[in-house]
Amino acid sequence: MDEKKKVIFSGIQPSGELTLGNYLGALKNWVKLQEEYDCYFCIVDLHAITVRQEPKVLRQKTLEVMALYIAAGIEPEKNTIFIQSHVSAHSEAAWLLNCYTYMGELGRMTQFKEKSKKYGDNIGAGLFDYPVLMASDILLYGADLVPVGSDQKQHLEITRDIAERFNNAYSPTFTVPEPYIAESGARVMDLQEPTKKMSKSGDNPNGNILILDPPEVIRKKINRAVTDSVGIVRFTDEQPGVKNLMTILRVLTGLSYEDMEKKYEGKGYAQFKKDVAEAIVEELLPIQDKVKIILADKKYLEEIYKKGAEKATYVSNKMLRKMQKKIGFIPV
Ligand code: ATP
Ligand code: LTN
Repeated sequence: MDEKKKVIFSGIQPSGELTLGNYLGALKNWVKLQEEYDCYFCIVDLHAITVRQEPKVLRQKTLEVMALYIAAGIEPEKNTIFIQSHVSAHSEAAWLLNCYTYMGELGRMTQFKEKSKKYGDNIGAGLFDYPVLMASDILLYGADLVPVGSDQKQHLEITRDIAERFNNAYSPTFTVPEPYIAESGARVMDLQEPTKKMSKSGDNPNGNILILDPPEVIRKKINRAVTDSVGIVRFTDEQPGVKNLMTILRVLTGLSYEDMEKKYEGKGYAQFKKDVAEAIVEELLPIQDKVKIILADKKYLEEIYKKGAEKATYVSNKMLRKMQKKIGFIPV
């Protein structure tokens, strides 16, 4: 019966503390999809090293991200949770797919352009090549669907192009994946600069909410979130700060934008902001409690990532062999 389920692949980089953006854009949606699909949820440490990481911190964050997956509701018994660097097929497939990817298409990636601006002179080739590794992640498992935030849409498009190019050059090999982008929460914005996406590697700590921020910090950050002088709760591009908070409140409570506009009519922003903060706290507090318990049990985590690596290795090696054969390599 499992064989018939469609396949999902997604991942988050252990490159810092996860934000409310990662949660609403990715993690929360994964939890909803796990019953219906055969899911692979990866901690993409190979992607994280495209910018410099402190070894000790990388180790910590890798386990922390994994614990967060589980605390958010991803059930290890039902899904394959694994660490990318444990499965060598990802790196191998990335080399192969590099030879089917053009410099021009990689140079057009918004994430590359933005990050290379930020990291200045010392841009590793890995940052440029990042989408090819991501395509390998996805294509190795024959993923049908990839649940991500809208910032990853472009990377999904290049993955589809690479898959089609390979399929056309040889014969149908890869499933051409579709992005799964939630209608709201797909792009949570920075609280201080609401025209920029909230990011775990952002510069202003008041700009993001971390999944592990204590309640009083969450309240303070929302209270300080940039709004405007209009004073009306209204869902419009002209009020990006308010719009962002409304989006957050909508994903967390299900309240429609019209109902919100009515509810806060003539009341300014104070109560509105309070309600947003409480909705976030209510959602994140149970996750925070669970994370502590899970992180304290290293044996449990080890069991899960070992089992995950075994399953992922088996599945991905089959696809890797297929690729090698089609390309014309002599089998061992
Ligand atoms: P970094 O800041 O280190 O580049 P990031 O915060 O963008 O990282 P990733 O690990 O690259 O996080 O992304 C993990 C997932 O979270 C992806 O599916 C991405 O689309 C989603 N995501 C990240 N930021 C947001 C956001 N602000 N709103 C919605 N989804 C987001
Ligand atoms: N690039 C993604 C992380 C990522 C990913 C993946 C997401 C790496 N490999 C495969 C989905 C599927 C990001 O969110 N920055």
